[in-house]
Amino acid sequence: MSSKNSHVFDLGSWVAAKTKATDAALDHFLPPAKTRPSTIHKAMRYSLFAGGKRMRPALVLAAAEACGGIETQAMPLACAVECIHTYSLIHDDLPAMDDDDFRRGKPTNHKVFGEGIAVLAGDALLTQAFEIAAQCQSWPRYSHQDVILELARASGSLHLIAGQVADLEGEGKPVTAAQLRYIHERKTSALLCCAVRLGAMSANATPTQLSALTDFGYHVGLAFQVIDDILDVTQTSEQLGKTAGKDVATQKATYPAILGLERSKKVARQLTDKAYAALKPFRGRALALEALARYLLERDR
Ligand code: GRG
Repeated sequence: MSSKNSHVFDLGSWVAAKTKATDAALDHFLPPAKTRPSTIHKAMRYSLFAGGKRMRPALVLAAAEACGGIETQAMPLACAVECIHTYSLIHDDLPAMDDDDFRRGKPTNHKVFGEGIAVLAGDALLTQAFEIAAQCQSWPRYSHQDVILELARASGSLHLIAGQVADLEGEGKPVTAAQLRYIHERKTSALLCCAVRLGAMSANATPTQLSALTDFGYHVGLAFQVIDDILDVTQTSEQLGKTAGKDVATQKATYPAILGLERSKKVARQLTDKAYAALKPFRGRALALEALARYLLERDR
């Protein structure tokens, strides 16, 4: 399923180093907590530094590495994607959406700061993402405009928000496998795919590399959501740092609900295999991406 090299690659140390660098960069890009109005800056930082896995920044940096890029050039884009992801989680947890009390092992943003501030903290993180992305440089093959378009498209009403709308509208109704894939492609895969594409752009990737990584990001993103669905029914709230069993309770369309647990696991493995296959043009040199795909399949939170 994977190249032999991904077994010897030390993903733990790699992720630890990238997470440390990403945290430092996010701290640099965000206004300090004491900046007026301090409530909003505290709320933004509360969720951003609540202990997320930082998988999207890791994918940006791993894709840049696979294309021979420089970390400092990819880092603003890694931070921008994490800000968008965190905004989406804050809003997803609101009473008007999933109404969740816990996220990343802590009380959700609106539980701590109130609904009004939580809405604004999400809005501010979304805006912050574009402010950070606008500070990156241009590359011979990719301009500022390309980067901003990439982020806007992935987070807009045709992708991230489309997925959330379909998800909300599907609650409690019978959903087909095709409709479920539509939701997963938009709600989850679009931003993961955007992450690897941005990493590639920051390394001035060739068209072949960009296309291979788009394929990789699409499949890894779908696998990620299938696993997320599986973990919701197999793990405890303590293990996940968020309320487990929520999908069943809200009659949400998920892979385990439609296909059952074993077939869902098979689908996740098949999607990960397709992601691996997409890395062929890198001839075993996309070590961090290979190891991340394996980790995302085997993760337990
Ligand atoms: C515009 C009002 C408004 C809301 C937008 C788009 C959206 C709300 C929500 C979609 C967000 C969502 C819950 C997507 C599912 C993707 C997913 C599995 C998220 C969890 O990602 P992890 O496991 O989380 O990487 P951590 O906390 O580790 O970063």
